[in-house]
Amino acid sequence: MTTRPTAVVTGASRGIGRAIALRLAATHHVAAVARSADQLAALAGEIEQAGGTCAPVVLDVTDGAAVERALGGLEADVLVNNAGIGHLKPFLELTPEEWHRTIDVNVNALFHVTRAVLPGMTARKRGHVVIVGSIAGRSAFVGGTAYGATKHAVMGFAESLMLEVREHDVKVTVVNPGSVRTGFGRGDMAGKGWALDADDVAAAVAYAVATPPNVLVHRLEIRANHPRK
Ligand code: NJP
Repeated sequence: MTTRPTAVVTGASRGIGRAIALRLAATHHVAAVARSADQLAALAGEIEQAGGTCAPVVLDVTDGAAVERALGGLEADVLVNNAGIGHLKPFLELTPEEWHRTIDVNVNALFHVTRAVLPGMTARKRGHVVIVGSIAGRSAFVGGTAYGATKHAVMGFAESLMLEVREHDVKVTVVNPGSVRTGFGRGDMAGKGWALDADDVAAAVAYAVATPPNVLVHRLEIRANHPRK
């Protein structure tokens, strides 16, 4: 058993979630959630090499019953809802499956995971829910109908939840990045040398999590400086 506080991080197998897991592992036991068992095992190995602890949780966050079985009742101090997908294409090219899948992963899974973990936080009067949104939750772009709709939903969800649970000493923070060099979306982010690194976003999450109990950082927007089109 670990004596460290526990941080649950979804989408921890790669990209921003993996960077967040590595950052939080300096201070927290990490429950690393994703579908890719091999990548989670590699993450756990890296965290343990560095002296931390990590429990892989192989899970599809869109499966509400499986989420409740895996995460319900877990004593989490921090929950980072980071798992997300983006089918970035013109509306008329979007298939119904892509539309529904985007809503399932980016919005419905936010409900499943938060619903499983939050009751313990409000009961203990301690906890922090971090949500990785996007600047697409504020600004529109061509090809962003499905993705932008979900990230706008994230903003409404996050602010409403913050107002509901802060009186239980539970914080809610939404972190909205610009372009980040990961395999996200069409997979072309990796070539964007000017874009943010996943660890730049992880540092912002670690900052929000480390604030003292009387301070609530609710919203952070992190952009690349000198972006190229
Ligand atoms: O994406 P990527 P990022 N069940 O593709 C997991 C937001 N964002 O790190 O299941 C469980 O490298 C998947 O795991 P696996 C974005 O909207 C990004 O860039 O093993 N997990 C993987 O770990 C998203 O919310 C940019 O496939 C599921 C992870 O999600 C967050 O940042 C800009 C899952 C995706 O890793 C992380 O994105 C921005 C499921 N059903 C916002 N489906 C950017 N990169 O430019 C997916 O504004 N995952």
